[in-house]
Amino acid sequence: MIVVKLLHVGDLHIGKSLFKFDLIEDQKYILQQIVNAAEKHHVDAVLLAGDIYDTSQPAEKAVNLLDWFLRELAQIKVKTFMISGNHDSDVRLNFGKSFFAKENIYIGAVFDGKLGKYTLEDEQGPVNIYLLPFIKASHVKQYFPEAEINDYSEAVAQVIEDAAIDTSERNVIVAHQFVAGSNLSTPPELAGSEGTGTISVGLVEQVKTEVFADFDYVALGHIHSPQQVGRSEVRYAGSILKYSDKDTKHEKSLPLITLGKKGEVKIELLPLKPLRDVRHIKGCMKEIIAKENLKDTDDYVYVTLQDEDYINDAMSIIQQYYPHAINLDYDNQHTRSMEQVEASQQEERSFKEIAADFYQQIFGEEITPEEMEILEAAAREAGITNEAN
Ligand SMILES: [Mn+2]
Repeated sequence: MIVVKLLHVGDLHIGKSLFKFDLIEDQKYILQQIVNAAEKHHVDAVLLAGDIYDTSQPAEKAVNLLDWFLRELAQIKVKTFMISGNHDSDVRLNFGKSFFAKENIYIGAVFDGKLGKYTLEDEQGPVNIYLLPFIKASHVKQYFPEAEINDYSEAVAQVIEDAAIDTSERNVIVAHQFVAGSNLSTPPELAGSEGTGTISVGLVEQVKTEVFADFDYVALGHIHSPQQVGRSEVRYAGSILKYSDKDTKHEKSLPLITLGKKGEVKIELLPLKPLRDVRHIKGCMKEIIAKENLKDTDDYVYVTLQDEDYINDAMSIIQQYYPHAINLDYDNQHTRSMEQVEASQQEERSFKEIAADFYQQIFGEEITPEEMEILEAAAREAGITNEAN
């Protein structure tokens, strides 16, 4: 080997469905592209950065699909490195780990206090692949009771420090964390399909890019939009497919990493082409189903109707043309005025104004200053308001 080539695969979520549509066929289509890319580009290893399955108890067809994928990669003599994500059961994913290693499938799904370390070789010397399963700060604390660990950044930093990375060699880490840039200054852009807990991620869960300073490439999973975080070698590959209606603008890609001499890292993004795209269609029913406007009718589509009048059974009409239509809503005079009402209701109003309005609605007359004083005192006591009189 002259250089080491790696493919970085982000969140797979095998077994996921989009509303009532089972995505197994779409997922197999993408995984086949990954196998083909691995073969075409003569890669040495494929890195799977967690959220392998969509749930901790995957369905049989999901398990069968991963089994097929790993076998395909093993057959073309490509090594696979796989970690767990927050959606996976770490114990279940770790199943057969020592046996799989004989077939060049390396799993780091259960955190046991240490970074998993494997070494590839080329003419330049070793390339170390480190595996960090999805961890929480509390996991790490159990193994380092003496260490100062208050958040995920310190937890990950502690595990990496303990691994004593030899920075004269080339080092790659596979991790599944919320990495939010240098000093948490540039949080990643979410795709909207990451799942509960990710969207409202608190500062404690965020990891600074700096903790990965010793690595020549950081193969991240967790965030579904493909992007770099801070420097270009710290990267989210993104999910393999668009997994939500909010995730329609980013095309998915597969980072191909070529490691030359120490310090020489080339990153190419290979496009991933889905079997069916996920997209939005907007217009009046007449336009949407007009013959000249019908295209890629097998796609998963979200439809926004702009007709002023509501159409009876609109979804079944759409589905005759777009059998994978997922959801339908309206954008017309009526919905826009509703939105305005909601927006005006959300404007910041003082406790006094809200209370006065409420009183007016219930009793049909204005609240007296004495009554307002009593209400305000009660609200302050309850901690609802700290407004002064
Ligand atoms: Mn995920």
